[in-house]
Amino acid sequence: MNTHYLTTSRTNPQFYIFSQLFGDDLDWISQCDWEGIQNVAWQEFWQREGHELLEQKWHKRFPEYKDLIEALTPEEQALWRELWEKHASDSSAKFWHIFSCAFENYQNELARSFGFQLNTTPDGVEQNLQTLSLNNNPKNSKQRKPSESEEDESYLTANDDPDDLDEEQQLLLLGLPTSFASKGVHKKRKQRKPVSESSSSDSEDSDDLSIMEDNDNSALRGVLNGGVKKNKRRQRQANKLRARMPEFMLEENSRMVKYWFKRFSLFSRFDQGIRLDRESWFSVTPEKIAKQTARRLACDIIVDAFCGCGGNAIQFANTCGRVIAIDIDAEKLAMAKHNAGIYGVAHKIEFVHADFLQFAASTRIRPNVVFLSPPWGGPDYQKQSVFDIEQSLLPVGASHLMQLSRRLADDVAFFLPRNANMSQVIALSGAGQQCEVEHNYLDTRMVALTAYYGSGIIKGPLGEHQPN
Ligand code: MGP
Ligand code: SAH
Repeated sequence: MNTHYLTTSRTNPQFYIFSQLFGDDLDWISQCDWEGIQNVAWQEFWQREGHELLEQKWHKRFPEYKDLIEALTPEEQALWRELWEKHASDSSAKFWHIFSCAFENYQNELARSFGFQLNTTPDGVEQNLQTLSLNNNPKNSKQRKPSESEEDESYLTANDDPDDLDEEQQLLLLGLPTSFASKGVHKKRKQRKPVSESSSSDSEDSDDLSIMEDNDNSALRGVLNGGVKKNKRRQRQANKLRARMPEFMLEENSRMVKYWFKRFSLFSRFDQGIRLDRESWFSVTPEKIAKQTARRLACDIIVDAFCGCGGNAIQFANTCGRVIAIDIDAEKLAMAKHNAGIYGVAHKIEFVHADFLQFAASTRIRPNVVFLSPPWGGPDYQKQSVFDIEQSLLPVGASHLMQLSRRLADDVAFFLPRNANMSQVIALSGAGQQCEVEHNYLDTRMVALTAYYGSGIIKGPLGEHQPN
């Protein structure tokens, strides 16, 4: 089985969603419309992000364009238009390529999560995958053909960004072990020189990166330029970088450092003073995923039952009339309030310090939707090949949480580990009911899944929900 890991940029990975309905009456293997799922996912992605991506890349290539265009003759303008069209078609082909790899990973991961239902002998799995056309190259889809430029690609990043150096190099710079750097990210470094970035998050990243660039050629430069000075400078810069990281990350045998490198993917406004405690560093929902969940769950009143430091609640505040954000930990709630202030939405959220189990059993509030993102037992959730959502979620199993939530609302959404036992996820729908499972990818890596229950929020034939 061929799993692809391609990446755009750690600070701004692309977000892909693949979603499918499941129910106990549905034989998903025979009914699965892979091409349909792929096409919908691509169209949604391109509608959501395509225009901005094209604009950003264009601006990077031709920063002088805006000033120039006014003064050009009509003939020159026509040439620029042609260039833009080529840019649009080449860029979309590159994004399509990464998207296709994510989709192929989705097919494989979904098949694996239904392992019990597939023939598990190696030959059988291969055969099953072929039956499911899992090995079809998604590039064959009729919907959209990539341009020829895709054929001879030497690129491995979609943005042509220089800000995508190996995580390993960052760790080496910090003098940390590299064993947990992204697995299987096969990348070729672009030779191009960095172009300065506009957003503060990116510029912060390029700081880190210029240090690393230095590190790269240190031996050679040491000879040419007087290595001692350079080494000192690099050391100073590494110290500066280290000083910005939370203490515990450096103390804990470096297991947590990977979350630091994702900080802008967790909160685009991270550098405006976002606060997170240890648990929240590994639990917070990355912003692009939280935004998508908020779009899907737009309603009058939503309960965010496990608010943490506010990753989801902040986004709900932008799409829902009233957000009731609950957490058992008062310190996290205070951080959530502070973080919501950074996004200008603190006043739209009611922060409730409570145990959700007690809250659900006693409240008279009747929200339209309950959103559940409970603790999964820390990053070790990955150690289970199939994560048991009845035994391993905290504070109680998934069915219990569902039962309590259904006291409050018919529509419930669950943020769950990517290795969650799919049979259990589907069983939560209840007899004769369906659920919609959304697999969330940042670039080609699955981050987690979101399961939707209740006809008000499920998309598709049985659900009433129409995407906003
Ligand atoms: P991860 O698996 O720790 O990170 O969490 P990653 O980068 O996928 O790990 P890698 O080793 O494969 O590189 C992925 C995402 O899951 C996090 O960003 C959180 O959004 C979410 N998440 C992780 N944990 C441990 C929890 C949790 O306990 N509760 C909730 N609600 N979300 C979690
Ligand atoms: N979705 C959040 C992260 C949630 S992490 C975000 O994006 O920021 C899970 C949270 O559940 C933790 O903050 C933890 O304090 C909280 N929690 C654990 N048990 C709880 C309970 N019984 N009631 C309410 N919150 C609880």
